[in-house]
Amino acid sequence: MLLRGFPLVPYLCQIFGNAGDETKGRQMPSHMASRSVNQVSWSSCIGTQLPQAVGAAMAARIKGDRTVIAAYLGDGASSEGDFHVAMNFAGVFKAPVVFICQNNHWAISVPTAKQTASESIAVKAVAYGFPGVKVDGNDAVAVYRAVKEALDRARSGGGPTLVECETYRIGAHSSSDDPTRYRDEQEVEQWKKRDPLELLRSRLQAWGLWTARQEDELRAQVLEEVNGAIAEAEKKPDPARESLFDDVYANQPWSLREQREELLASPPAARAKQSP
Ligand SMILES: Cc1ncc(C[n+]2csc(CCOP(=O)(O)OP(=O)(O)O)c2C)c(N)n1
Ligand SMILES: [Mg+2]
Repeated sequence: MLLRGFPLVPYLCQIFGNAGDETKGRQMPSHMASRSVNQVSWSSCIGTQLPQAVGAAMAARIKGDRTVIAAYLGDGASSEGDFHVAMNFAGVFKAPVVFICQNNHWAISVPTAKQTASESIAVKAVAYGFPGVKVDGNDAVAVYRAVKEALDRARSGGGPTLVECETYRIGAHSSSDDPTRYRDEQEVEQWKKRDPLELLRSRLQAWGLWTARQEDELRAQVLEEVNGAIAEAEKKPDPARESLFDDVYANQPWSLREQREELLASPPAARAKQSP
């Protein structure tokens, strides 16, 4: 979204779930969405986005525009039923969609070996009748090349592609996960040596396109920008209570109008105190 020009402040407001959030504080953090940059709302349920992405790709084709849909998934999502439904339909109807699987070897505590008996995730595409490509997901240039080729093919009527980007989840899945309980720290240490940012940095430096000085300047500039945006986002109030009733029906029924008025007539509930 940021690459496509979405501004940083409303992006951060989504994380705070406040009045500056386009999704009106209704989503989990980091479930951003905005029509302005063609970013469809996330579903937290793993895999549901895949049939939706194929549907959006078919809609684009019916409307006759050049839109190609990028559908992102994890290794864990590849064993959901929705994955099969999406891949099968996309293959049969040559939908303009590119499936981009970030295989980071873990779905919370489940390793890829317990996720599939296939030799890779990319190979699954063969059975659905379209190309599957496996790339080093820590190599930004390789990922760019593979995805661009797939997008160009989809745009020119060549149908879908599944791109598997192999990488590794260095950190925990979430703040409530403790990976030391289920995986070998040595494996983590091995993958740390293949840090994608380090790889890109050394390559750009070798090509004479990047220097330590440029990096220092960029870091300082970005830090200032991000801190400024956080300070601005923090100032926004909570979403208006009555926004609860928005976007449910095109024409609001009398029952909801009545509830909305009742809510507006009642005093706002005291905010729950945060525990320390
Ligand atoms: C249908 C469903 N089942 C279980 C969960 C709980 N859950 C949230 S993230 C996750 C793991 C997803 O793994 P993966 O697809 O590999 O993505 P990653 O988090 O590694 O990027 C699970 C099981 C969920 N959100 N939805
Ligand atoms: Mg994963």
